[in-house]
Amino acid sequence: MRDYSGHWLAKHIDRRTFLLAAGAAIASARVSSADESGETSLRQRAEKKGLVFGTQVNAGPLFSLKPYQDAVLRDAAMIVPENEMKWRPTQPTARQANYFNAERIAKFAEDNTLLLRGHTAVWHQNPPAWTKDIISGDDGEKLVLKHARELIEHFRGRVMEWDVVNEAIAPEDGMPDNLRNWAPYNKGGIDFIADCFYAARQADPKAKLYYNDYSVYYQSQGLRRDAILVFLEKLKSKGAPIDGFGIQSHLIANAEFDEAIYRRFLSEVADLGLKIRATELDVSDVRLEPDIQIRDTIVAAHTKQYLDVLFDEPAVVGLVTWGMTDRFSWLHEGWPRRDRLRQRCLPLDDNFARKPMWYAIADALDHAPSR
Ligand code: 9MR
Repeated sequence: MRDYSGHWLAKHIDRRTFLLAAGAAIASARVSSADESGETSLRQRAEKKGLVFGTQVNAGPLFSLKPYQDAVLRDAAMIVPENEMKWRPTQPTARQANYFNAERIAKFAEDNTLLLRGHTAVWHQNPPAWTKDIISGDDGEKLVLKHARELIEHFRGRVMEWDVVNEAIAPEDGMPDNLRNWAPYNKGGIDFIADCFYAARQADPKAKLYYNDYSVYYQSQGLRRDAILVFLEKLKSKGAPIDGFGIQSHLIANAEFDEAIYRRFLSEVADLGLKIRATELDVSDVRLEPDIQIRDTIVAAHTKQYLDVLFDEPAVVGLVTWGMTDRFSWLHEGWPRRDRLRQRCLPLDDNFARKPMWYAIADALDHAPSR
């Protein structure tokens, strides 16, 4: 094992992170020496605590690469399609919807008794090209609502939980209520977002309805935390049928994480009567040096530190990782490392072997208070 008192680490991580990292390294070394096949799955560890462990899946590899499918089935009790339910792939032309891949994933969930999350009905980033002029015109809100209704209705009774609206808050855009500068939000404001939730409730009365957003974890993200809290409060006060807040959890190893601030934020969300799910957990290692062992150790330590705080909040119902394996992470393209090395951001490595991050999730689940 590497000497962790080394010069690079001393310079790059604070004492607390160092101690956590060293602890995680020892824990993972201990666990990984056990018989791998005898390992209790993340799914079982979560179930024991009344939590749900899930992961995002992509239809391409899911239906063509057996070891990937096996890895998903080994650990996940819930799946969410990475892109297959988004507007662009499901309605490439105005005339006809194409649910082929979304259906395959829904059927896979049913065949394997997995819970299915729906992602996502309303998102500024993913409307198909043909909607562009309509969305910025007078009928924009109507079109977005129609899409949300049709999508959710199509999967009625099969999706346990929908990300009805995704990423609507962008304080940096300088718009009223900190809403993102997107035509339907500019015109309809929070009332329009409330309408999206009403439409979703009508389309599938049994599905849980979530608002999903990112960047609320770190010390520097106070503006977004405050904006989202005020937004959720307004949405609730308008009577919008919202059940939960999805915290994406795209983490960054070595970013400054203040446990007390995050605990307070989670409890403030819970005070609004909302459930909380971490919906897209991964840990970017872009800020870390190339050494794989060091990256894995710090990524695992950060995962554990984050999840310990998360699971302490009784309103938290579970955790979904944004992929099971480094092999298919969006981060390689979405946020490449400067040295072009592949990121080590998910529980399993490129060849589906468990990494320290897997053991960190296992450990956090084992220590989570029971629901
Ligand atoms: O991982 C997804 C990537 O494959 C897509 O190209 C991208 C655009 O549709 O979306 C990625 O997933 C995003 C998710 O839908 C919403 N939160 C941020 C995720 C990472 O960008």
